[in-house]
Amino acid sequence: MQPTLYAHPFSSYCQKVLIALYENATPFTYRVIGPDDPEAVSEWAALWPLKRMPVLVDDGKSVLESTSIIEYLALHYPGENKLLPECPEAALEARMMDRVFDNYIMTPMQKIVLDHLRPESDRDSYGVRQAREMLSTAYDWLDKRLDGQEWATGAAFTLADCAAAPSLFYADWVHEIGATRLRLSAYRARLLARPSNYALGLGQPPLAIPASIGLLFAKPALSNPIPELASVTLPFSSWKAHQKSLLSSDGIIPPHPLTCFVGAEK
Ligand SMILES: N[C@@H](CCC(=O)N[C@@H](CS)C(=O)NCC(=O)O)C(=O)O
Repeated sequence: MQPTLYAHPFSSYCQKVLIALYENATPFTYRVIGPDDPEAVSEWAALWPLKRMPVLVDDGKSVLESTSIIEYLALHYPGENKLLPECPEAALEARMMDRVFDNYIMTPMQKIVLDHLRPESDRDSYGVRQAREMLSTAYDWLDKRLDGQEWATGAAFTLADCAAAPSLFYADWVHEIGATRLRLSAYRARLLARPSNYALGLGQPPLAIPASIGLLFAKPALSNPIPELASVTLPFSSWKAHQKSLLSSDGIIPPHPLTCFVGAEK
């Protein structure tokens, strides 16, 4: 029995959970939510009427919210990488930093991206300015906080780093971190270099998968990518090129609806 993840590869919250799964090479069935698999879409909508992804189903139980999913995995499918540290104080700090990345990096980043996807007449320039200010302030705070730290909470890669990777990956596209925030830029680079950032279409695929084989994202409803080498269709290099092509001509905003491909923004 292995858990099933309803997710989409372009969704930053799904990437957060995929990173956790890849960090520990946890077997799972990947149901890609998208037009190619209407059955997966309706199952997901029935599981979570708020239609937010990812959703994990395990042993008949639905687990909602990326952070809770990673906590669930740590509890039920513990791996070598303790994404929730055993020491309660360290676990508390990982949870706290996870909240920081979700609330003050992911949220304003998504605000800017989603605003860009709206018809021009419905854009919220005031809200976007606020989101940019929040990102600048959060970047400065993180840049100081990361002094002398390899990962978000110290020497170990945790839940907080799973949240940090997709949020900083995209945030830098919409609101540049810049050369002056050296520690934060270096931290982002370290995150993106981790093998589990295969989930972002970056770095190297999990060790079991040769880099030349690439990602499974092209096909819907594929099962766990780790042992399923045969089903890979999209070369890794194409995926990287695809990620690059997401950048619009002004080089800042990725035009792809990376978070709300299932429907227009509400
Ligand atoms: N707090 C949720 C956020 C999930 C979320 O907002 N997911 C986005 C994708 S990144 C989504 O489902 N968007 C669909 C939509 O807005 O229609 C979590 O941590 O899982």
